[in-house]
Amino acid sequence: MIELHSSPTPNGQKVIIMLEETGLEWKHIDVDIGTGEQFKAEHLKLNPNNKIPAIVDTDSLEGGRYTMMESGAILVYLAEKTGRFLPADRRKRYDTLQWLFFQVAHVGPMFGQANHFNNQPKDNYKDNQYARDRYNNETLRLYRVLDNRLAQSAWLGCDEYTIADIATYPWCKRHAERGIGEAGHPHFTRWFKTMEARPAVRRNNAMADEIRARMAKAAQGRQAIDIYDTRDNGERLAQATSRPSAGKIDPLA
Ligand SMILES: N[C@@H](CCC(=O)N[C@@H](CS)C(=O)NCC(=O)O)C(=O)O
Repeated sequence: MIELHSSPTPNGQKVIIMLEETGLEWKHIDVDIGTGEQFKAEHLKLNPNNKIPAIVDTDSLEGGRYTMMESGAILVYLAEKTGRFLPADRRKRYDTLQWLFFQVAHVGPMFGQANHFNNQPKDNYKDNQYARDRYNNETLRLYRVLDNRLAQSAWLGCDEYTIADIATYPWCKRHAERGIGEAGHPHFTRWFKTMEARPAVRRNNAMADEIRARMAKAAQGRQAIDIYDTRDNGERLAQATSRPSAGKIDPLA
């Protein structure tokens, strides 16, 4: 059984899609990052970086329970566990890993920062023009890179559907808001439509809505954390991991 400790953000959704594609037995354990549950001691034992997603494989191939953070590594782990979506052919495998790393290193962080700065409260907004330009321009550039790649290749990684596609799709769901469509990005649009037709992707999209609604209900009456106050997030982690005597941080202890 795979326990997925997560929220249905793009990084959480890519793991749901993989679990649904492979047919592994799994369950979702809600971690509401909007109310700071990523800083709870039990979550820090699974992900010392206080982020979602994390998984626990209660029946790992190596024996016993195995815990992991980092969505890209989780996809590789699940691919190797099931023998699916990461080709054995070495060239295809390296091509797939390149595009998986491209998602984790570029698409995720740049799209994520663009959303963060675009959604700043209005009183901070005026001071952040440079940051918004930087991340919005990078986001548009990355859609161009995706379209160029998909002009040459049926799928992102190689000529097969792989974890590179699974990782990238959830980040691209809001492409229309950025004016990305058939006219300027025909190859990306072809790929995106093919992704949306997959039953596992459809199930993910429905589940993401259900999990969001369940988490919103559970959060009623609880205080939201201020995601724009990065100092507070640092303090939350320091508090959650402080050890009274040793003075050394060991979030896994
Ligand atoms: N590189 C990490 C990124 C994980 C990440 O940034 N997760 C976000 C949600 S998509 C999160 O947990 N944010 C909570 C916070 O920053 O406090 C991965 O791919 O797993």
